[in-house]
Amino acid sequence: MKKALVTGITGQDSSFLAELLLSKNYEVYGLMRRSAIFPESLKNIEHIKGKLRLVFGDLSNEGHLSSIINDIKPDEIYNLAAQSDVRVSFDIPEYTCDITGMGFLRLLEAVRRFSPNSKVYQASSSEMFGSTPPPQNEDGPFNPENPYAVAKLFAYLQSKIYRKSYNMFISNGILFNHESERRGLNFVTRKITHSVAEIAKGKREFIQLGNLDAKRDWGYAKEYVEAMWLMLQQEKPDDFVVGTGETHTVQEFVAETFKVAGIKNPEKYIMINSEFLRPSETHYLLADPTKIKTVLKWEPKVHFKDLVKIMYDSDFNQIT
Ligand code: F7E
Repeated sequence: MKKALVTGITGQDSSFLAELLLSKNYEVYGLMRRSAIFPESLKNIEHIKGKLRLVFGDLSNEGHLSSIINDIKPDEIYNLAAQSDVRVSFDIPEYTCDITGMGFLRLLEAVRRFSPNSKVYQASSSEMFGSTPPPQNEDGPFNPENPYAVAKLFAYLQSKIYRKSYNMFISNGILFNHESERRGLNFVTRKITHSVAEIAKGKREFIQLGNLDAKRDWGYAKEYVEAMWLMLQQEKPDDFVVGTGETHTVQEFVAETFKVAGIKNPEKYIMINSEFLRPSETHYLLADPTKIKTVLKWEPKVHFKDLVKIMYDSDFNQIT
């Protein structure tokens, strides 16, 4: 039985990844912070909690990480833990860099010293491209626009150093935005589908949003975790852009959600609130997923309209 350690186990991606690994008969260890013990934080993994081995820990503590890695000696490690909210990274830049950037370096050191044969997956982000003109692929360049993206780029560059210097198996998935019915309500897609479902049920009057012109390449998170797993099944470590190759504005996401809900004149329900604008914006992300399609034969099946429908239907059915 293969052993996998997934950091940030309570998140959207980790919950889908843990399901996938369990279905492949892995022994799945999930690293979670003590503060994530409340039922609300555990809702993504509630249905599989009994099958996971949950371990308390934090990317801020290298000593403890080392003892966890030393005890488990996982075959595969998926680093999905992060302070992943881009706007919040402007409010708490030091914490963001400590967990999202330094946290990965601590993990790498623990692996190098105590389990150098573990294969490591790092959740890199399309935010690293920042202002690089689209379409973006593995060749970069990287021009981050916020503290979160800088922290992710730091981690990405460290992965290359460790791969080259110590011959460690470390692969990066450079994931473009990936969403689902399990997405946190702080991210724009779920905020929209949940709020429109509330409007449809007569529980809300309007939605407050920030920049409607930003363009994103949105895919379905459940499919993206298969790409993560595939990367660690290869003979050699490598880096892959994961995205759909299709981009849409936030405005288009709003329009499509209202359309699915059957509500006319969406503009009546939208208010722009500067609180949701960022000091610096990543305007245009569009993946060039040629490499992953060619090398790993991975391709997304869920496209923009399907994604909106999956998320809206789930929210609509849950709101009583
Ligand atoms: O924003 C705009 C906002 O917060 C998307 C994270 O998973 O993907 C995610 O980062 C766009 C931005 O995601 C609101 O300005 C407008 O242009 O859903 P988001 P993100 O910042 O793209 C990448 C790949 C990651 O790695 C990150 O961890 O939507 N926007 N109005 C808004 N965004 C939010 N959150 N809330 C609004 O009201």
